[in-house]
Amino acid sequence: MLVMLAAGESFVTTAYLGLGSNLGDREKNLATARKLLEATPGIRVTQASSVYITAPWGKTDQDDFLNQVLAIETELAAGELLEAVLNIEKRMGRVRQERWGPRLIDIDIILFGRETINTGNLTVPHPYLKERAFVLIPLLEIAPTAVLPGGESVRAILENLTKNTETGCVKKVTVLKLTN
Ligand code: A4P
Ligand code: MG
Repeated sequence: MLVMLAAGESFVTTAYLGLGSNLGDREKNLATARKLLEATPGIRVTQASSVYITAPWGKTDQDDFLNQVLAIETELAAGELLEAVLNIEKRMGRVRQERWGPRLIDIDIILFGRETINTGNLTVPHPYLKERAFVLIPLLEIAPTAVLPGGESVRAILENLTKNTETGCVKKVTVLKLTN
């Protein structure tokens, strides 16, 4: 597809970010990550889901997580967005210890427009999206008609997942309102 841009205009992509925290002041960590995203040139946070308290997935012997999904509009390319979110994780003091282990903040790129990306360090849609009610539920809250690049609806994915697993552990705790 060829896109003509006027001078000074840039291409904007709608993307969805999954935030998670299960260490320290978890609610504050989510709020700080959102503020740092809002302060990043080329990123505008347009929607925030409620914050959900969720049982740990993958590695179950750790504290509950708080999870939230943000919608953003970005002029960044996907690789630049990954660099920006990894920088924010680093600025917030995240230390990578073990896979799926406890974390101050985790920012995952869930969807990037309708793009499918498979580079060495970035996979979009997020590889575990279909297995994670803690992402699908907040995503659907702010994007009820969201679809994957192939056209599969997020709602159908969640319905399929809940047929097989218990998602009652995903409980809404609070709603954070955007100030803008
Ligand atoms: N990477 C590749 N694709 C992506 C993407 N779409 N978004 C690469 C972000 N990063 C992506 O990430 C390791 C590398 O993945 C990054 O450097 C980037 O180049 P990581 O955050 O250190 O993740 P990890 O712990 O090594 O493994 P993984 O599978 O990426 O962990 P996740 O997916 O981050 O999951 N349970 C609940 N209830 N809630 C949670 O939030 N989170 C996790 C961690 C486990 N269990 C959870 C939760
Ligand atoms: Mg991550």
